[in-house]
Amino acid sequence: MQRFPEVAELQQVKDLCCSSGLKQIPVQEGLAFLANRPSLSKSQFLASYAELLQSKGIQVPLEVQEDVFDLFDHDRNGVVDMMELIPGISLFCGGTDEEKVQAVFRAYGNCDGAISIAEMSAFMSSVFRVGLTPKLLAAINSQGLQVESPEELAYFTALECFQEADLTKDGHLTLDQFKAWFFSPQNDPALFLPRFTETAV
Ligand SMILES: [Ca+2]
Repeated sequence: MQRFPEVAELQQVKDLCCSSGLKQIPVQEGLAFLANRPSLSKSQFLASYAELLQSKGIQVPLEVQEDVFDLFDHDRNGVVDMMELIPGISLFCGGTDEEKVQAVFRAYGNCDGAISIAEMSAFMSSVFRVGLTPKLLAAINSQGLQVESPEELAYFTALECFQEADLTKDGHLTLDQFKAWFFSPQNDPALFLPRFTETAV
């Protein structure tokens, strides 16, 4: 079980996000380009990443590109799979919350455009492992939910999301159901899509 990131680590992630060049690439394009295979080895990822940057005329040092791979590769097995790529790209690439939510749903690629609670939970733990800010974690714990790891928080959040949003109770959430929950006033989209701005950490 992984612990939550420290403030210093979040600052590093924020810096890496800024220097990665990915902010200038719309999330749909980033996902279509980088997450088009079930998994990528480090050399495959770096080749695709370099091609993507080149197509946009963006210069990024190789060591930064390698750092991005290392950050995305949470389990350090030398390969980034879809469950690592989709959250990583949705955090790093540019776009509004609406565009990012749509891109994530499309990337999971179910024919009906719906995602399961397992996919939702895995997506959320990847996001929380990278970008959950101490401020937001404190806010969650102050509401009486004592969680100690990104996986725990992701599980509880996905459960709550499905209880509130899965109106058809079929174990799958459509894009419209998720959006209704995500953009409702009691939820903070910044929790799932941290902006890595000065005020976010
Ligand atoms: Ca991996």
